[in-house]
Amino acid sequence: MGTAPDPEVQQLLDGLDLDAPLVGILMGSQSDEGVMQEASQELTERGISHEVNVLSAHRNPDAVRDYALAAEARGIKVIIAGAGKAAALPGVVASYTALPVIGVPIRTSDLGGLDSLLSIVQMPSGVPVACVAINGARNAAVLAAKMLRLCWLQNPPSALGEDESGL
Ligand code: RP5
Repeated sequence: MGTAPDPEVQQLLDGLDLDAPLVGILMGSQSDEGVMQEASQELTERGISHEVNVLSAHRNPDAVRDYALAAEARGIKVIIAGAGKAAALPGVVASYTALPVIGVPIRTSDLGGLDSLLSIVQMPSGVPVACVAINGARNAAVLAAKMLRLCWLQNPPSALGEDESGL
């Protein structure tokens, strides 16, 4: 007689995707897409697999939690999260995963993105988020590539030639 798996564990198992990309790009709103597509473009040019999702820490908190909890088990190595205004997304994601999280503060019409920058960079001790410049999505992708390079130096991907890695 077996016992039902813990719902949290079951949710993680259901989310397993062996073909998961190396980088997860998140943004808090579709309105962030114009900036965040620069990260996607940089990763594409480097041949680095990635996925893009719109998830808001304030509007879809359960989905953000589920995504962050399952990300490492799915094979994602780095998460890039762009958000504007009271930009909680990178910090909330970082609170649920051991993966490195790179925050991209999105420029805002009211406060020029200083609101986003401070919301992302002022994380409490023990829950770090790396933070690039306001609208610095391309640099977030470059930093993610450098993090992946460390993984690959330890475990070279046999199927991926040096030229194809973009690193
Ligand atoms: C944040 O609020 C999003 O990341 C976006 O930058 C900002 C505004 O969102 P919308 O009102 O345009 O959806 O959560």
